[in-house]
Amino acid sequence: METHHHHAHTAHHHHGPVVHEPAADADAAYRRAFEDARPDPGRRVIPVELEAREIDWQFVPGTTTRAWGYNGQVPGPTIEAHVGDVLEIRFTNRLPQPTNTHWHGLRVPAAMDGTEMVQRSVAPGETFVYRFRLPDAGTFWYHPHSNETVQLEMGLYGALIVRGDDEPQLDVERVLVLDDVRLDPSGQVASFGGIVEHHDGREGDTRLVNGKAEPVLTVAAGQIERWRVINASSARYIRLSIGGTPFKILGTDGGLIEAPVTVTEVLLATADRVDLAVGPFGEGQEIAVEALQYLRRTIRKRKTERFATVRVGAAQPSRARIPERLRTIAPLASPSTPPNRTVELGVKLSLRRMVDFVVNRERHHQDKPVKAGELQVWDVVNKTLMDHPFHLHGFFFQVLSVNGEPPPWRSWEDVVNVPPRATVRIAWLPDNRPGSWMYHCHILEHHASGMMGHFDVVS
Ligand SMILES: [Cu+2]
Repeated sequence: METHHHHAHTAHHHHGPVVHEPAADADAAYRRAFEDARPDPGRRVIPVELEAREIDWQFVPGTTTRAWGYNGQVPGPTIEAHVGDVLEIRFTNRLPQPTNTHWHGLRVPAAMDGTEMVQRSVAPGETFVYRFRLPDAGTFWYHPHSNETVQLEMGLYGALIVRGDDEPQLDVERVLVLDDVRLDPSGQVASFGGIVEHHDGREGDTRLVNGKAEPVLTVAAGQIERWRVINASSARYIRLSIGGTPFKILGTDGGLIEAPVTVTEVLLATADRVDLAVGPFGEGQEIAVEALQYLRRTIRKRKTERFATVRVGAAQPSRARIPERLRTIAPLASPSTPPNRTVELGVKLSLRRMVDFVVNRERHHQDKPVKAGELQVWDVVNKTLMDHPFHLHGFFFQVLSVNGEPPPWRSWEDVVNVPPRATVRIAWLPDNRPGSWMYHCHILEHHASGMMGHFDVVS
């Protein structure tokens, strides 16, 4: 069997679909990861059955759409667990094409990352078992890492919630998975492709919360809710506003931040998550949950658009208690720490597509290895005129600076927006999980075009 290095090298000379193969030692690494996944004392192994298949789904009430879902629904079932638990997920593919399952944001062994680099695709009719321990509390999600532009748009994604021992106490918890879907006049998912979609990424005019178009959320007056919000859309940036009322940010991609931050809006690039404390509201209020206009230099512009409506019902007593300190996050490096690597997000002229989206001037860039235990300080440089959400698999990073300015608070992230012509400096510490990893733009069409890099973590 050829090595993945060889494939990655040949990949960008092809002009057809890029096909990667897992490394020759993938089966041994998988078996080792499977056996090493043990729950912490007092914690458990949680079995999950997950099946991807075609379904009839009503994104819009009264309109039946042929969609793809996990366990017959969009989003798939919310997987809930506690830090130190082990998930054992028996995944079966009933789709008409190969797929796999990526555990977005989870610090799993490389062999369980669910990409085409670390496992063979799960063919139609096949089952693949993922098994890994959950080291971190937070709001995560799962989705295919194969033909993503189609498979996610068709409805394949779901939330994965991991709770810690010391969670803030709120009255109600909701998981809100935001997405948009492009439906044709007959109510079916519109055909894929075209220059605008390739450039902008695919956006749809049907805005979904938990698989339903613009639902009503009923909230009790006087209560404060925890909203775990996930942006599962292919390309849409969501500048989230709750009727302009203030709310608190409690956490981001990699769990709680150090202290709640009060804002009136928050930007979720694709694949981003935030945990919010929302409310209290007064009885009878009706509030629009909207994405405010965000211009990311696309060909098609969007206005402010509604995702849901909050309707405030009768008052209920509140037991919410949000501490002033949520946790401590030790800084990995100072904002002035010089970078040891530059990742350049760019475009390159293409005969087929006008432009390809690239990293360090090549499609599907093969980057240098990273040594476990050695601090990584990377400059992610956006040479283009569009925003790109940079996603690192399997490891959290801290944002040290954006164009030299430190961010307003410290956090753990696996996605960061890189604005046009901007430099975002990140720091991360690779722990000893050797194997093939990747980073990429999470606008799915840009990723598919080649805006990604492969690298190994070596012991
Ligand atoms: Cu991009």
